[in-house]
Amino acid sequence: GSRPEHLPFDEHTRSLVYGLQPRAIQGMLDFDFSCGRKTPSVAAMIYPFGGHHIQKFYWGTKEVLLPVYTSVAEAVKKHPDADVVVNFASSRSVYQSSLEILQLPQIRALALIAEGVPERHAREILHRAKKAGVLVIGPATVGGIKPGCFRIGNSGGMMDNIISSKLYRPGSVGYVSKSGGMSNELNNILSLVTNGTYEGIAIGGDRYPATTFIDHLLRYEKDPNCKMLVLLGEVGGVEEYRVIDAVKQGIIKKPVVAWAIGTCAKMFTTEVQFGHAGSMANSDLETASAKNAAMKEAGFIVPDTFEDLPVVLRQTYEKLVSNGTINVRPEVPPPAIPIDYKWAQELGMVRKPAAFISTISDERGAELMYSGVKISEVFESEMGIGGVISLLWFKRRLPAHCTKFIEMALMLTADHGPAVSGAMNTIITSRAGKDLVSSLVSGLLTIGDRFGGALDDAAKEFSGAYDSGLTPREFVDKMRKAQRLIPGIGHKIKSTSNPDYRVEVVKEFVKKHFPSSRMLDYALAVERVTTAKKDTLILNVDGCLAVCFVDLLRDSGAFTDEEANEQLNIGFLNGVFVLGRSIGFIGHHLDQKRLRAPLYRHPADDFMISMQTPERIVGNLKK
Ligand code: Q5B
Repeated sequence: GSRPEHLPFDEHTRSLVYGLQPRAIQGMLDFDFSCGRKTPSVAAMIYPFGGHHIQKFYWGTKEVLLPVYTSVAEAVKKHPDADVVVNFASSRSVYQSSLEILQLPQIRALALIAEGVPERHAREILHRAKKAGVLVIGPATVGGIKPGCFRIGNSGGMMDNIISSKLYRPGSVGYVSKSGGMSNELNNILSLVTNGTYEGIAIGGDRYPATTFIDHLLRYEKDPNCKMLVLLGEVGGVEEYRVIDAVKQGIIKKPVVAWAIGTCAKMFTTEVQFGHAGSMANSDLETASAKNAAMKEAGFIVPDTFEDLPVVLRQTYEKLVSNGTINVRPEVPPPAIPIDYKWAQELGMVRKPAAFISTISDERGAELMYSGVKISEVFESEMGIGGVISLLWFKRRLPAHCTKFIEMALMLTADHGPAVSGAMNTIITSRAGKDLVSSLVSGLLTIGDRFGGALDDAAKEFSGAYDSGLTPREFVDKMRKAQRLIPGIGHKIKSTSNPDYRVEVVKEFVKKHFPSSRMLDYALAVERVTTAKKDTLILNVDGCLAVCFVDLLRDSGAFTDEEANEQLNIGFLNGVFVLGRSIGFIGHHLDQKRLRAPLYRHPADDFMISMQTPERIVGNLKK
């Protein structure tokens, strides 16, 4: 790049982000936008897995696309203007990826975010970086921020923090600290008592940060736009003494306000390991108090306590303003940064009409709920699948005899042998090599007016006839007159002499447990009329279940008349057969797979094929 070495970041800096970090990248882009940058500071991402692709980000109110490459070499080749890498690789892969990055001369600065990098690896990276002349920040750091220019990853915190600490435009104070959290605190203090941060770097809390206080303070010293330096050191290590030497030797001439954190360590009788790996004094020299005393003696501006830091910062700044070193520029408000919809919603700032309404289940909380009932309670109350269906289909708890009846309906309709339409379809589909869902659906698609799907219509016709006061015979006659079959009546193989045991079970249960069986009684009276004509015209399983469900809806006490009629009109009854028979269809599919059943071809002699040769069209068509 064309930037001098001490200026790795300016308003043109373009970076590559190693790792998939969409939130951090969006944060960098929002920062860029607030600074008034013309181009996003992130050129591309590098992620070795998943192949080359593109990701979308906001740029103000618009959207931009950023490519994702699988290697640093490719990214560098495609983006010759990118000379910074923000490496989000984990402690496991940061070493390998950093060595790869350091081999590319285009890269001039590298930030290592990972925590827990083995010290041996950190030292090796540092060694290679020195040889390659690359400025490395980290590991174990958020990185740093150059207001108005460039933000490393998540440095500076959320956008409201960036705005309130005025990080969208440069101030005059360059600082270096170990911790990202303390950097945020400094950004805030500096925005209140000075004209703000010029550049701030958090070197990271490890024992071997790649660059230390002195590296960055020397950069700030060389930069004429940085007018005042801040060093926020801490207990442990001797890096502050290197800055003291530089000040003593006159290499650093700008005023340095400094404080070493951890003075409270002296209150403990044993050595204290603070939050950072490197924050423990191994000798008197490494204590915060010794460092503060030494820095004061060398001419740094050191407050008596950390609480006094803002006071000395303000004094130092005001001196530089009054002697003309710092020219206070008028404030220009940053462009409005749209907040993400989700965040705004969380803050209660926006609302929008929902496209869908759902009233039966909710998985957003700690526990899944079915119609307001926690899943744990579903199990504690042992409501069974009948109870679950009553919650999800009818949005209420039904009495035990009702949930039992629902379960009974599912059990009775679960299967009726391989020869019925649906099972045949499932078997043939399965034997054609298709998967479970295809085979199941193929079977389900046969359910309709004739096979298994007569429940809804049966409920409507029988209850309609009953409600309008038709006698069973009048009802049968009316249907015959209209040339319509009575849904729920008739069976291919069952008859009065070969009764359907399933129907018998249902009748017995309803008679025993339901408070009323008026619709079943009416249907049985209809059956007496139809079977008088033909013994196969029995009340079939569809019809029997349907009329019993009408009795359940109308007389269980769980529904008002209006609700019962609404349920019948919506039509849920075919769902009972669909759900029950799915059990059987899945069984047939699994059965065929276990049997390794081959592709089925129906014998041609089972078809009576009758084809007529179409008559030839004669004459002039164009006439
Ligand atoms: N006739 C079920 O037909 C079947 C009549 C009728 C008045 C009627 C037929 C029908 C209504 C739909 C229905 C559910 C197609 C059935 C099920 C699940 C299953 C299946 C399994 C399982 C049977 C002979 C004579 C004709 C007809 C007259 C017939 N039905 N009259 N109302 N409903 N029912 N479906 O035996 O004068 O001789 O011309 O459509 O409820 O699917 O196990 O197999 O669990 O899987 O072929 O149980 O009844 O009778 O069509 O030869 O008719 O009776 O008009 O009169 P069939 P057809 P005519 S349960």
